[in-house]
Amino acid sequence: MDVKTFEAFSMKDAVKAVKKELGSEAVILSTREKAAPGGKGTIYELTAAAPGSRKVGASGPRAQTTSVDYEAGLDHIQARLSALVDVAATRTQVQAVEAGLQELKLLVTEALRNKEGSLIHDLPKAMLPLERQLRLMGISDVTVAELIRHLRALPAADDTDGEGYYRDQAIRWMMKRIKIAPRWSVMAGSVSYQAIIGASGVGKTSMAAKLAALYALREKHQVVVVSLDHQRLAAAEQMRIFCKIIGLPFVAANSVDDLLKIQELHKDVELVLIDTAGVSSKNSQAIAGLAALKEQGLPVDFHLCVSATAKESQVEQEIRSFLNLGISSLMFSKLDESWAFGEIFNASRKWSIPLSFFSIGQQIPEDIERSTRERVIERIFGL
Ligand SMILES: Nc1nc2c(ncn2[C@@H]2O[C@H](COP(=O)(O)OP(=O)(O)O)[C@@H](O)[C@H]2O)c(=O)[nH]1
Ligand SMILES: [Mg+2]
Repeated sequence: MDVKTFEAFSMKDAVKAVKKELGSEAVILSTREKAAPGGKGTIYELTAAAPGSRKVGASGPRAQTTSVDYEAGLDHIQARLSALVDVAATRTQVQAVEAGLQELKLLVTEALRNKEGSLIHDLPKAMLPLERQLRLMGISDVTVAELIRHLRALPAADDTDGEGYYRDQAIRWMMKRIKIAPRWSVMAGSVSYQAIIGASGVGKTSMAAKLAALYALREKHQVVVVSLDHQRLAAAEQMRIFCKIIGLPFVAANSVDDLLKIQELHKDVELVLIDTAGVSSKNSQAIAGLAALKEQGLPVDFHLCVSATAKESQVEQEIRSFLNLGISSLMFSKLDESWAFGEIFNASRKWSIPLSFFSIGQQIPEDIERSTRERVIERIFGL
């Protein structure tokens, strides 16, 4: 078998080199990423083989596979690989930073643990695993301190299952402090306007598409999907195609008037789902544009979509900058890529904004779930 290794500064170029040298029927056997010499960027290494050199392929039924099939297959693999590499790069970097921070936090905690008079000095042994778990999940120091104060005030655990006792008590305490948003009141005879707002790339459009499918297909409501994302044509186009596939009306709106007209055009509409353009938390003009929707008489609720993979400080900043709009709920996306679920609890509690939906993967429409107290707790405690 003619196996060769190719290197390039992008996956696309590496695949191009493979095709050029081994032909369009080449088969990619493995991929690898490594740091470029001197630490400047990343090198993508592909190991590939020319299928003509494979004995089985030449004589078996596979020999009938046309080059068009191979081409299509290769393009598919290339697209999948590029996507994987993109995700892997950012995820690894973020996780490395997060892991470093986590380590620092644990060091500080250790120091506090040994400091006379600190709240966690001399913590009963049965509380230690609980305290560690909460810190590992990124539950804020304020919350951990409050919870420990509460647990310390309880009648002491008996010796048999102290750890279980404190965990159950902690779960009860936390359950009471998780706010879940009421369900949208979507019904015949009235129109509910729900807009998804947030920074670029957090997962607003994916969330809107999943919600459209949930309300229209599963819950059988009359849904109209609106894109207010007129900055990026491709963004609205993506939604238009999705709506066409699932048979929903789609409107690319530019103004409040366009939104108010929807009722005239679609008499039986019950839910207008609005996907908005990504707004940087520093762009006060764009935020004012969203506020104008309400000021001009549209009874719209704003739901802030934030990524569960974002740093705590970033989530803070995003919430802060949209606060004046009145945020009806927080929607967390990318739970499948996150492991510090405490952030969901912290953000909702600190700002007293209820949780509504979680996006748990890239698959549209299935990767969505309604937020529940139980699911938040299960994730934090790894149940
Ligand atoms: N892993 C994962 N990826 C997601 C999730 N939600 C969205 N994404 C991805 O994040 C990227 C940006 O999503 P998009 O909906 O376009 O974000 P928008 O810019 O806020 O509209 C896309 O590649 C999505 O597939 C999720 O829950 N999990
Ligand atoms: Mg979008």
